[in-house]
This record gives sequence, C-alpha cells and structure tokens, in this order.
Amino acid sequence: MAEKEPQVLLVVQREDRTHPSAIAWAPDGTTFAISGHTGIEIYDFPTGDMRLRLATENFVGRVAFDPLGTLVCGAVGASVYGWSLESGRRLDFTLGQSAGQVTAIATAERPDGARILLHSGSDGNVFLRDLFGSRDVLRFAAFSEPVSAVAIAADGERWAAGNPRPDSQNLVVYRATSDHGAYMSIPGGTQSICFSPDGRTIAVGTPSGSVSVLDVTNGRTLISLEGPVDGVTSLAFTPDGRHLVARSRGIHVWSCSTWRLATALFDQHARGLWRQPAASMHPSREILVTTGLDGRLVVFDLNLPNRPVAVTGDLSIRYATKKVALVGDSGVGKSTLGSRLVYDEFILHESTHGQRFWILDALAAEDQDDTTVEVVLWDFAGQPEYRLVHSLFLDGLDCALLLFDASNQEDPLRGVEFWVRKLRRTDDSMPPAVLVGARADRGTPNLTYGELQRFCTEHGISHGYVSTSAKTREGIEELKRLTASALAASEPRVTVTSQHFLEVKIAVLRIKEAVEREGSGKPILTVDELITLVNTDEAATRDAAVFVSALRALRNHGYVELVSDSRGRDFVVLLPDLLVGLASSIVLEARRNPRGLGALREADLLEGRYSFPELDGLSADERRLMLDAVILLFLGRKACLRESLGADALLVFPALINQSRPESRSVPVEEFATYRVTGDVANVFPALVVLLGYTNAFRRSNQWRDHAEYEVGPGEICGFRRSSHADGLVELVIYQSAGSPDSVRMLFQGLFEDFLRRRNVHVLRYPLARCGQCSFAQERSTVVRRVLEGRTFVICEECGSRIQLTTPVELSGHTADDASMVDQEQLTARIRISYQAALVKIKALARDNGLAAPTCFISYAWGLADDARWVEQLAVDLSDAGVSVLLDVWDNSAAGASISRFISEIATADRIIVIGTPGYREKHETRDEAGTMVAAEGDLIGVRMTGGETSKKTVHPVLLRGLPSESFPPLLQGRVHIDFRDPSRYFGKMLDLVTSVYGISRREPAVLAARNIIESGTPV
Ligand SMILES: Nc1nc2c(ncn2[C@@H]2O[C@H](COP(=O)(O)OP(=O)(O)OP(=O)(O)O)[C@@H](O)[C@H]2O)c(=O)[nH]1
Ligand SMILES: [Mg+2]
Repeated sequence: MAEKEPQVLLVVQREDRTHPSAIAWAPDGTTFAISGHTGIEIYDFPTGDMRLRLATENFVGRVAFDPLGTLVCGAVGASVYGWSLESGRRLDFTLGQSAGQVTAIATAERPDGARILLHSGSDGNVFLRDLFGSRDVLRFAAFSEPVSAVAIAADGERWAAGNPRPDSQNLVVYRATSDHGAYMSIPGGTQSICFSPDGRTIAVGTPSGSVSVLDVTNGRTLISLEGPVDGVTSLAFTPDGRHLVARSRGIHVWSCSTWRLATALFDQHARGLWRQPAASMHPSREILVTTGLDGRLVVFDLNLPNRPVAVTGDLSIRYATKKVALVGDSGVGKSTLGSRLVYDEFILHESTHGQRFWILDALAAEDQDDTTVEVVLWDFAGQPEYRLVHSLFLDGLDCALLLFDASNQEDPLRGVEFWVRKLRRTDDSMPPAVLVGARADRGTPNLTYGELQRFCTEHGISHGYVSTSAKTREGIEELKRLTASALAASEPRVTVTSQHFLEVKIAVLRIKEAVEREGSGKPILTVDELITLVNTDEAATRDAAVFVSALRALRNHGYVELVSDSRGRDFVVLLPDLLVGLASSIVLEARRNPRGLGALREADLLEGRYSFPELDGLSADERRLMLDAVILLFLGRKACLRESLGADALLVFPALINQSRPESRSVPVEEFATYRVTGDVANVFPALVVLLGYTNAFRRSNQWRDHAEYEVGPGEICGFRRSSHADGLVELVIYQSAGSPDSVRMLFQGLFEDFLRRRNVHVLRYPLARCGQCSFAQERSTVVRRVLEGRTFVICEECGSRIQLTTPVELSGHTADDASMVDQEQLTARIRISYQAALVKIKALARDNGLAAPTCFISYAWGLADDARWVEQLAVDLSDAGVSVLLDVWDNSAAGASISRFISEIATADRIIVIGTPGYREKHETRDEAGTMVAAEGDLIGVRMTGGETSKKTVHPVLLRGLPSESFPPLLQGRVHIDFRDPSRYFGKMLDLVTSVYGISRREPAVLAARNIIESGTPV
C-alpha cells in the first residue's frame, strides 16, 4: 500500500502459550516487558532473549516501566508493585493501592524531574503519586464506573482517564494546575488513550473499533477514524508525532497530517484474534511490539514514509454528519415542516411520540477536502411529558430550528423562551439557530419583522427569523438557505472511514429507508439476517466481524441500535426511534402510577400487560427483546431503579416521583449542610436517590418528590432534600435524625459528596450557620443568599446577634487518600447496580426457557446476629432475582405459633439453601431445645440427600465461614458448594447461586453476559 512496507523484525515464540495481559517498552528501547498469569517477563531487543523473569503467584494485569528504567511496575489485584531491574527483587512496599482492582497504569517524568505514577481502578478512581518523592497521593473521583484506560502526557502536565460507557462522559482530562477535570463524550466509549508527543492532542480508541482524536486544549474533536475491527486495545503516536497507530484485530496506521491510512496490517503476525492484543510503541523509533496468536510476541518496523504520500489505492473516505433539530411546543407544526424539508410533501402527522430522525438530503454537500457532509434532522415531541427523554438527546446540535405558531395571537413566543433555555449549553452559549414562524398560511404573528429580529438578537438566535408554511411551501427555500448557512458556520466532525464500512453503511441505510418509508420488512433483524439481506446486493461483505464493526460505527452515529437477547444473539434495530418511543411510552405509563410513585411492575411490563404502540406488529420474541433493551437502557443511565417488593420487582423512576412528603414527621431531624450544584444537573437528584439506596449502610426507607430518606438503625435516619431547582441549578440539603451519632453523619455526608464529585457538576457546600448566643440555626436560604451577595455575616433571626459566616467550600474532583470506607460503599453500590442489570438477563432467560420462579427455603443457624443480617440480605438479593424465599423471620415472625405449618411449607419448597458455618454444624449435632426447627430442617434435608441425584440437586450448600468439614453436616460435605467466604466476590457468587437455584447452566450465553456485567462492574 505505502511505498515502503512494514517489516517483521522479530518473532518471539514463548513456550508458555498463554496470552500476555500487557506489553511495554523500557525507556531506553533495549528491552520490553510483558505481564500475565505467571508474572512479568523481560525480553532483550533485538535478540529476543528473555533477560529476566519475575514470577508472581497472582495474575499481573498491567505493566509499565518507571521513566528512568530502574523499576518495572506491575498491577496485581488492587495493588501496584515495583521490582528493581537490577536485583529482580520486589520492593517491600506497594507503589499504589485502590479499593477496586487496578485497571490501568501509566508513568511519566515531569520537567522538575519528579517521576509520577498514574493508576486507576474498577472503583472509578484515579490516583496520582510521586514514585520516589513524597508519599502524598492525589485521588480523583473520575467516574462512577470502572476506569478502562489512563494516559499521561510525556511532560506530565496533563493526564486522562476513560470508561467504556458508550454514550456520555466517558473521558476526563486533568491538568496539573487544576483540581477539576474536563469531561468529554466519546461516541462508543473509551478503551485506550494516548497523548501526542507534544501533549496537545489526545487519541481515544473505543471498544467498537473507532478512534477519536481531540484537541486537549479545547476538547474539540479533530477527527474520527473508522476501520479497525473489534475494540482498539492499544493506541500510540509515533515518537515524531506524525502517525497514529491503533492495535485491534489488525494494525492500522494513519498519517496525522491528512488522516489518511498509511498502513493496515492483517497478516498472520498482525492478527490477534484471541483475547485483547496488547501493543507498545518504541520510545524513539517507529517500531511496534505487540502480542499475537498463541502468546507470541512480534516486533514490527513500521517503515513509515517521511512525508505524507499519495497512497495508491487509498481506501480512506471522509464524511461528516451534522445534527439539526426541530424544537418547539406541541402542535406548532414541527413534524409537518420536517416532512416538507425531507420529502417535499405536505403530510399529516399524529402528535409526535418521543422523537424521530430523518436524513436531510437536500442539505447534503461536499466540501473542499472531499468530505461528504450529511445532515440529519431530529424531530422532538413537543409535549411536556417527553422532556425526561429529550434531555438525553439534545447535545451536540449543529443547528436548532426553533418553531412557534405564527397564527397564535397572544404571546406567540412564550414557548420559544423555554426552548432557548433548554438549548443553552453549560457555558451559556447557544448552538446556531433559526427562529421559524410556522403555519403562515393560517395567519401571521401580531409582531413586526423588526420585533422578531430583536427577539433573536436578545436570545442569541444567531440566524434570525423566517416565516414558513409547510402547506404552501412559503419560506421553505429561505429556511433551507438559513439552515445551510448556520451549518456552514459549525465545524464539521469529520470521520475517516474505509470502503468496506461505507458499503455496509449504504446497504444498511437502503434497507432502513425501505422499512421506514414503505413499511416493508422487519424493523428488527438478527445480524445474520441483515448480512443475508445486504449480501443480495452487489456490494457484498461476507466477513461478519467487519460487518459488525461497521454496524457499531453506524450505531455511534445514531443510525441503528444494537441489542442482544437472553441467548446472547445480536440484533439490529433499524429504527432506533422505536426504542426511544418505547422508552417514552414506559415513562408515560410510570407517570400514570395511581399512587404517584412513578413506578411500574416489571412483571407487568415483561408479560405484555401494557399495550405500547411501538410493539405493535412485532413477534412475542421481538417485543421482549425491545423491552429488555429499554429496561437496560434506563438502568444503565440511572434513570430508573429496580426495587423488590416481595416476589415482585418494581421499576422506579425517581424523576417522576411526585408524591409530597406528609406534613407530620415521627422523628425530629436536624439539617447540617446545603449544597448548591450547578452545571449538568438534570439527573443529579434521581441518581443520588438511586446510588445511595444501593449502598449497604443506607437502606432507602422513603422517597417523595423532593426528599429521600434512609434508615440506619431503629429510629435513626439520614436523608436529603431538594430545596430548589431550576435549569442548570439544584440545591440539596442533607439532614439526620436529631441525636444520631457523628459517625453516621460523616459516612452519609462522605458518600453523598463522593457521588456528587463524580458527576460533571460544580458543587459549593454551605455549612449551617448557628447563632453563637442562642444556638438558633439560621434559615438556610438566607445564609446562601447572603453568601452569594458577598456578605460575611447574618443577623440571628431569633436573638439579633451577629453571626460570622464561613466561606462556602468547593467540592473538587479529588480528595486526600483517606476515604477507604467511602470507597468500599461506592464500590458496593456500583456492583449492586451491575447485579441488578445482570438479573435482567437471567430472568429473561428463565422466562424464555419457560422456567417458573422456584420457591426456596434458607436453613441457617439461628441466634447469631451477624449471620442473621447476612442471611436476610441474601434473601433480599434472591427475591430480586425472582426467587420466592421462605425465611423464618419473614414467614414465621410469630415463632412457635405455626411451626408445624411452616415446616410443611418447607417440605414443599423447590429448593433448600444451607448456610454452612461452624455454628450451623454444631446446632445440627447437638439438637438442643431451640432445636425443634433445626432438627426438622435437618430431617428434611436428610430425606432429600438420601434420594436420587435429582432430589439431591434441590439442596444447595453455601459456605459462609470455616472449612466444609467443620461447617456442614456429614451428608452435605462432599457436595459442590458455593463459596461465599470472600465478601468482595459476593455478587459473582450470588449469580452462581441464582443460576443453580433456577437450574440454568453456567455456560449459557446470557449467564456469561451477566457475569461479564458484574465483573466489569458496568451496568450495560
Ligand atoms: N394549515 C397548515 N397546517 C399545518 C401546517 N403545518 C402543520 N399543520 C397542522 O398543524 C397540526 C400540528 O402539526 P404537527 O406537525 O403534528 O405539530 P408538531 O409540532 O410536530 O407537534 P408535536 O409532535 O405534538 O410536538 C397538524 O394538524 C398539522 O396538519 C401548515 O403549514 N399549514
Ligand atoms: Mg411532531
């Protein structure tokens, strides 16, 4: 392809064929290191001889050299260790530590000579430490999901971290001079990151194969690159910064001046089909070392041209997509105008539900660098019910068409003001916009043209006013002209793609168009069905992996959606609007909840008891697929939470909770701090309700429109309320029951603040002002107002004394490294959310296989408080999974009264779970007076254990403490048990238990997918 060809310099075939987890060059380029199951191995370059083997007992997930090359650092579990390269010995202290698994590490040398280590964890935190200097550590609460990649610029001035969430805020860049990170959104998520050698550009590889290149100084996307197949696992600039190299299934190299492909390698050495291929760029030469098939290591000389060359047969294609939105109140004529613009027809529409999207060919263009510019037109429903859904789609507009009804004689522009506020970005700027008077054939506004133009100037509507009629075509050409000029002003987000991808795109869009316009064909297809359809075209692409990567690229641009069913099959939703529409319908249904709880029964939803128009005409399987996908979408975006209620699960939409708090309150409370939160605050309140509700320490006991309360112990509550909210601002007040211990308050406040830090918002904390004379707590709003006015005191409302005000504290993105308790709770909350998402898959599978929810009895040693608490949590988590649990404290609370009935119910339970502890074994043996129950249980278990294999399989021994021999009765000792002894693996084990109780194989794709969700800790 290029005039010089890449060349293989060295292939190391390792005896050990396991796949290395990571690879890194030493700073002097004479050796490279790999990490993996047996430890770290260091190889000489160019001979390929192994120079050093650093054996470890545990898996080493990541490897990096210290910038001077005296140490090699490796990530093992939650720690980062260092080995001296001279002695080969491990240092006796850890270099880094986090609450969750270490997921990525990077090192750099700052201009002042300090050598720094950056490492991230599955807990969403990023830590920055000086390797050899002070032991001070900066902890950045970067995300609420696990971090997938980190990078430091060569001079250590900037660093970045990312997570694989596909939609928003999946990249953050920090500067050495500021505590606040700049959050960005990479379509498709972050899997790998690198800085250019000058530190001004950052490249981000996604799990779906695309690469985004951004200017770090302003966050602007310079280019998106498509073509790699499967995730981009490593990414690097060449040392001179003139090329960018991506490792995925093959190797792609682009020129950074033209962004054309310089080289693409797919031969046997470049293949890395199995697992995640790792790669590292030589520190001073254009040499790449990478892992290949069967654990081998391959070194390539990339042999890149010195100047950009016109590559013959270059297949790079440039295109850009621009987003135009029609916004305005319901009934002003948005959809009708949309179909006039797109089809040049006057079509009657029903009031829009959710949103829809068209490709606007009339405005497509080709600009000077052969970039095809494509315009998509989004039509949003104007009815207020849909606003929750809209806020997810209004970002990144290149032009807004703000419609109002010209024939409305009274106050025609009132609606427009609302939409202008909605469109304003966090920095207060407006996207380019046109004010459009619609339905002009029915009347003209009672405002003069001059008044309307003035309105535009005052409200930042950049491209002025035009009067239109979709019916008569009046003003349509003028509107197109204004829109085109607004679009010309916005920078195109250019994507470079390959010929293959383009062919897939054209073919898929043709099929999509047929479904949309003519209603011919199905809106949901399996990937295989779609491949078959596409392959009847001449532009056939037979490689399923390339096809799927191309589909993912289409998904990133919003053309299609990809979902997978409980059996792990991938489906393509050709009309993603259907999913948004369904999401809107579900929200509308939840809003109708008779008790104002903003909730739905999950079972009603999945069993089809609501009729949703989006599901009309779909088969039962397709309906379920869509519902599961939408539920996962809601859970993933934290727009809803699952709560169990007996054997039922409820989907609760906190944003819809509109029940007011009853006036009377049984427990007196005291408020202790106020938070003024600005920025992207739309989901802050519901997300806090959800996240705090999922911690172990705080059980949500109640929630109302603006309040959420958590029970800590009997009569002890903590809570927070939303005291005011407006666009871009929310004020939250936290409180606890009077007289609760300080420790409880500190934990609650710590968690509350930590959840806030992880969002892209600005937070100021105002302490409570209490009078020094009469100790009267001052009205909170007065205190905030006075501080905002710059005053330093207030006058006590009770006794008139002067009270000095302390300045508000700004919550920055990082804290000192002293928050391990808070971290632990954070982690639990996050994994619990993942567990809930995993259950959606398991329950769908059980339902698809016609498995009824089993009833289950839990047998455990009574009388030990800690065990009882643990068992109760287990029972709650089983109920969440749809299992109906018989638990003594729930079902036999008046113990003694109906033991015989209870025991007969146990006898009919489908399953018995036995909680093995030394105490259990002892109770079983002694059969003392509290022993009636234990003895009866023992007998029932004994009967099952002496039956056939089917009968034995109904008993599930679970080991909570001790050795199997000391914790289970003899009959159970040889049985396979589920080991719950390590609390950090609770949710993974829970999954094992749930699948075995249901009798589902652990190898089912849905179970594997669920396990993946839990292990990666991401909700979707
Ligand atoms: N006479 C006339 N009627 C129009 C014109 N444009 C829209 N209408 C009518 O106005 C009504 C509302 O139009 P829609 O396009 O559905 O309005 P919308 O803004 O999309 O409304 P929502 O989807 O509810 O937000 C329909 O009855 C249309 O037929 C026009 O240019 N002239
Ligand atoms: Mg409409």
